[in-house]
Amino acid sequence: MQGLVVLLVCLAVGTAFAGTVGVSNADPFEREGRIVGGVDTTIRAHPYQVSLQTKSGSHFCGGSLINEDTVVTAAHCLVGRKISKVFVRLGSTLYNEGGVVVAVRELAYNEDYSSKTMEYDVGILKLAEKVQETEDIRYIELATETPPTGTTAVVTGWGSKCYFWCMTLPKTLQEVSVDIVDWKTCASDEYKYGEIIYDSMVCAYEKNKDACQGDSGGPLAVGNTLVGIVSWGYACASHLLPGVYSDVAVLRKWILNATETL
Ligand code: 4AZ
Repeated sequence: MQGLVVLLVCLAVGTAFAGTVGVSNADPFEREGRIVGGVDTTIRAHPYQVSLQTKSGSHFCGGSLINEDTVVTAAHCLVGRKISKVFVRLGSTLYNEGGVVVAVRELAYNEDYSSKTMEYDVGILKLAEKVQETEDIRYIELATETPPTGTTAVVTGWGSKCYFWCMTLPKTLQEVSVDIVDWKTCASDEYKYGEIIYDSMVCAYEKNKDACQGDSGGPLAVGNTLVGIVSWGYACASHLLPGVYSDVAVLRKWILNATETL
């Protein structure tokens, strides 16, 4: 009888958490590892990573710091957002405390961004204050060339750790290694997307490992070079469905121009 009561209480608590999106970190239904299939990491290992958040501190996207006052992110993270309602946390392993939180002075996204095709999914934020480099805050270089298929890259973020039954975001930054798949290979019969992969995109794939919801806008890096921006994918860590990223080498000119003119 006691056992039954405990079981019923557990079920009730589990159901309550399952209905709570992005609030509690206690997730009784967690199935996968991290980001998806990743591990806890630190901001010191990825000091270019930032969290885009609302005034109340809800994380909604990732980003990458490229100089003292510019963050690169995805266009789809910025569409419909008011400048006064976007804040950037830098220099913290945890998205909800530590480091520094800075307001945004200006934002822009690529004029050719298409929410239908997800082409040109790139935007920038200009910070209201200049941020100097420290051990936990560092600017990342923009790629000049797309790395060849098979290059190992690292994607980081505070996004969901699984696609199904993951109701909460991890508070600790997650990292996972994935291999670059160039857009043509990603659009080929080797994978399942077909012709919906375009030349402003680059894919990255590793079995059971991927970026997921909430990682959007964040960095895909090779060393201290930003090669991709988390953009989209069908589900997360699904068989033969790589994560799709905006190709920084292709979008580099737009990023540099926007950085200078805003
Ligand atoms: C998203 O919804 C999202 N597996 C980000 C990345 C991926 C899928 C979805 C890639 O923000």
